[in-house]
Amino acid sequence: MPEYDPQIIEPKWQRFWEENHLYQVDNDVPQPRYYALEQFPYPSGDLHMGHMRVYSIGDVIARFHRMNGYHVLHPMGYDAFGLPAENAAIENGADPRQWTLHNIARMRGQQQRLGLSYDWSRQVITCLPDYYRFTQWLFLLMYKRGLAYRKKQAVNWCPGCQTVLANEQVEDGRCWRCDSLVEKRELEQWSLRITAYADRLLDDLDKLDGWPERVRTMQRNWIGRSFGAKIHFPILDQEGTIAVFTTRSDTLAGATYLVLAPEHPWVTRLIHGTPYEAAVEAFITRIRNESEIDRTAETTAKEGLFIGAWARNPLTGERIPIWIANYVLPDYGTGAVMGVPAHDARDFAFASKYGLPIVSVIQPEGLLSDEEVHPSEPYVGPGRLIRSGAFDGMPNEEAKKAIVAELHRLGQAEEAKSYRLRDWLISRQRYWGAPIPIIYCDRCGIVPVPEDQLPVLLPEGVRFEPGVLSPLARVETFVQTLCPQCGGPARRETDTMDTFMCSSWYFYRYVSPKEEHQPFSSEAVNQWMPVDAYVGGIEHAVLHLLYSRFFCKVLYDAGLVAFDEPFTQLVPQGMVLNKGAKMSKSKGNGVAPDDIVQQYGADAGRLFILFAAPPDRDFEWSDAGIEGSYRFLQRLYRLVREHRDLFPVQPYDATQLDPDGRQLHRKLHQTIRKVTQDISQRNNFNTAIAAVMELVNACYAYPQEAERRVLATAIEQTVLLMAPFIPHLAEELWTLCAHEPSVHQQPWPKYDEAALQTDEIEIAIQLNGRVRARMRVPSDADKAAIEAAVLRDQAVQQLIG
Ligand code: ANZ
Ligand code: ZN
Repeated sequence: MPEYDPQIIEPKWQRFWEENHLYQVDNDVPQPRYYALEQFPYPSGDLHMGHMRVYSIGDVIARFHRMNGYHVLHPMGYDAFGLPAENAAIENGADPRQWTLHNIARMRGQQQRLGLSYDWSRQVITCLPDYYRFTQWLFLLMYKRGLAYRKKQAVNWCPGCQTVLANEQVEDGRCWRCDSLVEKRELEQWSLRITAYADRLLDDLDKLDGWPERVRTMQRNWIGRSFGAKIHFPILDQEGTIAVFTTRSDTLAGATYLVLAPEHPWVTRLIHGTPYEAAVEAFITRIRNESEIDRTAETTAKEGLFIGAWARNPLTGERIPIWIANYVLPDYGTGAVMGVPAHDARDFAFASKYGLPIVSVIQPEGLLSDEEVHPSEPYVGPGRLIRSGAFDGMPNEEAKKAIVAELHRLGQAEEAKSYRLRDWLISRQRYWGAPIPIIYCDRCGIVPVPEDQLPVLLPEGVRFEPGVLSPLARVETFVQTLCPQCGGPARRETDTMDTFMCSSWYFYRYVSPKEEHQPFSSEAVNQWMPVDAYVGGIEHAVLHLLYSRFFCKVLYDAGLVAFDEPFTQLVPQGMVLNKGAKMSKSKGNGVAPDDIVQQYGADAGRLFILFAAPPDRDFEWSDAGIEGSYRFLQRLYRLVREHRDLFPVQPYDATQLDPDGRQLHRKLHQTIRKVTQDISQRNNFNTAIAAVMELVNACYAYPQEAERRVLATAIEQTVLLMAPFIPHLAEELWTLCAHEPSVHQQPWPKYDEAALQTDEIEIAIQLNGRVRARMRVPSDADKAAIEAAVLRDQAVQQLIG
């Protein structure tokens, strides 16, 4: 008998699937439809185990739904712009375009060897003009809708990547890509007004019940909405007020000073021509170079300086000094805070350090007023107001609203919200990205490139040198252009877009990848989307997933799509570890999918990955594990081979079976139920596979003389149940069961409720080591049910009292 040989089986069926366009799906198919999506890769050139895991998970979901009668859209593409190609160009003169396309060809080959059921006819590559012209189109859509704007601003500058970063791309003060310490720089930059969608991005998280709670929490924290008030403090001897944002308006009477961010616009006006000017300016220069993380870290010393100006507390009428300090951030709230040292730890430390007055205005229940005028530590709990005039005695929660209402009447305050979320800065001073389709004209100003002139093509043959900013700025033929409005000489924008813009809409493009006049066909997109299941790494929880949600809402508002959330179910995948650390080539603990495929075959590799853990858990790579999977496949192969004479299966009457037949029949239907539920309800592929393994054991243990037709049926159904996990071997075995391919077009097995009805078994009940009673219980009763039945038994009750 021939042995299981994946090196023969796998290429054979891959060819068959391709020749028969098995996974291609048309847009005009009837319902039901299912869109299974995996995060598309950056084409680094080599597939790693993390990729193999995402794709294996997505492929099970796709194949399972196909067998369950859905028309499944399951596409793949490449997130092909980005720095590595440009760095390769700088380091060894590669052409970024060729470097990228070469890597894509390599990776695609590696993916194809895994037997993934993609509709390759829909492939999308973001660095090709037929794609990026629509990335530009979408930028212009944002521009037209007032959501793209340019301004000079302090930006996160990564000295390693030589480009700016969005806030989402700075992690603990370091670049998300290269780990360099991020600096601040002032540049004219394009941003997208994602903050205009902050409330919707936050509130709609509640309806995303197909998303894991931890991802939703990460997004909530990232958006970071606080409810509070803006309170306007009049400045002494000047026209004007300074607004602060506070979540504790109830403590207003205890505000004994104001603190502005060094960057606050009032600062230069207030110090101009005063003796404070020089010292304050020196201080500002120093603080500006500290990163946001340093400025706000608990461990950083709070540093401040009085700037020689005064304001009036609108509640008490008292004169309070105006300071600047490192810990007040220019772009949170209003960039100014009221210092309430008696009720805030940070303010307490600051006031203590600089000798500023500390006045209690919230009294905990039970304490008499005026008892502790100068507290030795801040009181941050609830209580009643004191020293707050008309508000004395009021519970502080109530006072929050009452004080703002009263000041609002006088035009001195209003309720306000503040967000941690910042606008999304998308300008990158790099070559290998989609050019921002904007032209600057001396006469007309900022002029968007007209739609019919898209794409703004990346020029070829550009020279790359280390440390050069915006390589496009040095290509005169690119820069020099004519103004689309007045026809006069004009200059092109030379920055390119953050690649996260390319990846915020690729899943719409898959739906109609050949569309020439628009990014996608709205009609087709509305039929296929939102995406039913999106599989990918958790590291994108606040980057890619937040940006994609923002894009979707903009498209919805523009009437281009009929839904405002792009992904119904999110399946985050855990990491693949090796020797306790995340598997990676650079750490030297990588295992290449290609090597696994060569040694054991794609099916064994897929099976091991899916069997090792549920998708969202990390798991440890193990050679023993992959060996075990391979041996199971051999065993399965032998089972089918050895029983070839039983096929094609003959029907049997389940009510007329001998006990062994009945038992296997029941086991089969229990397995079908478990596998179906584990896949469809929880993506618990590991327990589904374990159940099939048990069924295979039962088939092996099946007595020679028992009803053969039951065995044949169980074997054949096993092949169907395994098809989503081990697509090649399942196809091979399906033909050994005397069927025509393809197993992947068969309906998913159904279980028979009647078959699940279990028999009773007799159990003996021992008390103190002696059998005292016997009773019959259903054979699938669990421990609790049996215990309850035993305790209800009369004989037992008498004996145990
Ligand atoms: C007075 C006060 C008294 C405050 C008190 C707190 C406690 P969240 O909840 O994070 O929104 N704040 C406002 N703008 C700031 C800025 N640009 N830089 C640094 N701190 C700023 O925090 C809101 C609180 O953070 C505000 O409420 C303000 O301090 C401070 F007992 O105002 B509070
Ligand atoms: Zn012009």
